[in-house]
Amino acid sequence: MLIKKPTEIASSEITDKRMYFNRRQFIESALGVASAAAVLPGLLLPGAAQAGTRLAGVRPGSTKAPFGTDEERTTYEDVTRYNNFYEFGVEKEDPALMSKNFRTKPWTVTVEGEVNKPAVYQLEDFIKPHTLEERIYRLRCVEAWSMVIPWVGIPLADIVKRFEPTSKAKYVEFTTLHDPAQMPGQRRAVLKWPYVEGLRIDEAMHPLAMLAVGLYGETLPNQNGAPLRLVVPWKYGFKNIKSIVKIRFLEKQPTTAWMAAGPSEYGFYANVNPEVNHPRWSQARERRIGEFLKRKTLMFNGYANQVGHMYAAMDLNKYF
Ligand SMILES: Nc1nc2c(c(=O)[nH]1)N[C@H]1C(S)=C(S)[C@@H](COP(=O)(O)O)O[C@H]1N2
Ligand SMILES: [Mo]
Repeated sequence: MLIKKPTEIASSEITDKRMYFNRRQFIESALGVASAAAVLPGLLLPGAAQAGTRLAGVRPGSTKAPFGTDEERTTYEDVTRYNNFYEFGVEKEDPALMSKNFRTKPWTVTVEGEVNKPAVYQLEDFIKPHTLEERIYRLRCVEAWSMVIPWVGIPLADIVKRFEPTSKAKYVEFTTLHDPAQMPGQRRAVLKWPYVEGLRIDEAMHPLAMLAVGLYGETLPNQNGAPLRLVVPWKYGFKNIKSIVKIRFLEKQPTTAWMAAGPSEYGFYANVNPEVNHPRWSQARERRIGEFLKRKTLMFNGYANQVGHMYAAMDLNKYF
C-alpha cells in the first residue's frame, strides 16, 4: 500500500486550503492514524487550534484604512493553522503542530548597536511603557496567498524612539530565537539560522510598522510568532519575522535570511509589487485564504498612498 506523507499531498499553496485539510483528515482516517501527530507525543491534532490568553488594555481597532480595513477577516482557524514558520517545519500545517510546547516565558529582548540606550529586557518590561493597539492589516505572502488579520501590538516607531538611535543608525535588524532543541526545523539547513530580517530606519519609523504581541485580542499563538513578531503590511510576509529576541541598529544594510538563501529571488526590500514577478512565478494575483477566486495584488499591498514616497526615487526592478 502506498502511504502518502503530508509532504506529498498536492501543495497547499495551489490547493484550496479547506480541501487540503479535508483531504488530510480523509487520509488520516483512512490510515487509522493521525500522521506525525500520532507518533510524536504531546502534539495537537490539526483539529485543536491553540488559543492564546486574552490581552488587557488594548486600544480597539478600526475598520478604517490604513490602520484597519472593512474586508472580511480571515478566520482564527485559518490564521492559526496555515502558517509559514520554518523553525517548526516547512509545511503549512507544521508550525501549529510542532510549536505546541515552545516556551515563550521567560523571554528576553536584546536591544543593541547604534543606540544610546542598549539594554536587555524581560519581555514584560519591554512592552510595559506602551499601549497595545489593534490593527487589522492584510498580510500578503510571497507565495501569492493573503490573509486579513487583526493584530495587537505596538507601533514600531515608539520602540525605536525609546532606545534613541544614533545618527549612524540607518538600518534595524531583527533576529529570531536560535534554539534547535525547541525548534526542530533549525536542525536542518533549510535556511541559515537564526532567521534574520531588517528594515531601513525610515521604514521602521513608518506609522504602519508594528511589533505584534497578539491577534484576535489574545496573545500570539506560538505558530504565529509568539511572543513578539514584526508586522510590516506593505511587504511580503517573510519580512514579518517571528519570535524576536534581538533588535540591532546598524549603519550598513544587514543580510537577511532570505537574501542569503536566494539573492536573485528575495531582495532586502521585498515590497509587495504586482509588477515585479518572482523569477519562478507571477506576483500579479493572490488567493485570499478562505476564498476561491484569485484577486489582483495591489501595489505595496494596498498601502501605496502611505508608503510610496519612501521608494519614489528607487528602481523597484533593481531594489526588489
Ligand atoms: N522566524 C521566522 N519568521 C517568519 C517565517 C519563518 O519561517 N521564520 N516565515 C515568514 C513568512 S514566509 C510568512 S508568510 C509569515 C507568516 O506569518 P503567519 O504564519 O503568522 O501568518 O511569517 C514570516 N515570519
Ligand atoms: Mo511568506
